Amino acid sequence: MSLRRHAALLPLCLGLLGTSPALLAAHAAAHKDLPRPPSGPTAVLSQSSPSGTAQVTVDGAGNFAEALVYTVADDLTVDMSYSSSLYFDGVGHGVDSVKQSQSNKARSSFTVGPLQVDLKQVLTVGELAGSYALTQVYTLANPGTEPVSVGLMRYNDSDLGDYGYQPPKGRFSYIVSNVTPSPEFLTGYVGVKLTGGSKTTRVVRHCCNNISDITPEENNTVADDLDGDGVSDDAWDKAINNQTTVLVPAGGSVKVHTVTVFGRSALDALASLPAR
Ligand SMILES: [Ca+2]
Ligand SMILES: [Ca+2]
Repeated sequence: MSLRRHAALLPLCLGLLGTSPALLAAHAAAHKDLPRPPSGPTAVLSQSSPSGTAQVTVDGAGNFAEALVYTVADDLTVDMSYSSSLYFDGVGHGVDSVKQSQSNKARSSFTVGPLQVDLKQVLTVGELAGSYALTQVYTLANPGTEPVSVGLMRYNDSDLGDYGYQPPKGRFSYIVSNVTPSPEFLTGYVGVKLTGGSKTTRVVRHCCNNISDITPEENNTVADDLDGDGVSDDAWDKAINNQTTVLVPAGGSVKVHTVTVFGRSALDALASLPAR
């Protein structure tokens, strides 16, 4: 086991402290049958900040596995993501090529059925010290003579603990390493925002293989949230699913943005994380 792997598992183990042996056994038995990206050629996006560095290896459809964060303060590299993909009507895509234009930028294009998709990806420094943001802009163009409707879902399985968190009236869904942050220690997190299209919904589900449409009742909920405050009350393997429905007019195009915020920061509270 490499040091990097070891560091990645540490917050997971810490997050499970205090849980029952039954829960631990169930957690260990979780199946992760969805194909783990990336698929095909990749671009290695990197970014540095006063707090450290980040690196995400993306494919041409914007899928990725690890999101590595090195933090100067404790000299640790932690993997903030296990798997992240964008599904078109429930189907994942690979792409034959991706062009890396700068150390933190990539560009690609591909087709999904009748749609021509142009993707720009950029990894930037986030708002919080220790945070980074991967912004992926998908432009869906419809050269045909009939409108095209497609359901998009950004799925992210990150193994940080796992607690879910959604800021009230916000757009982000988060997986966090703990729910009682203190500036005394670093809290790990990954958050996903999906915007564009006519209807956006968000949920943090139990892991792992559920990429079905989000129901109205499920929208804006977090698994294991017993009191309905948008924060999980139990640590369990979870995954973020954020969804939107896009209607692309004949001869027109629509932009959809996915923002994945991730890092390890000295937080006062979960409310310090970006909400919208
Ligand atoms: Ca709760
Ligand atoms: Ca997970």
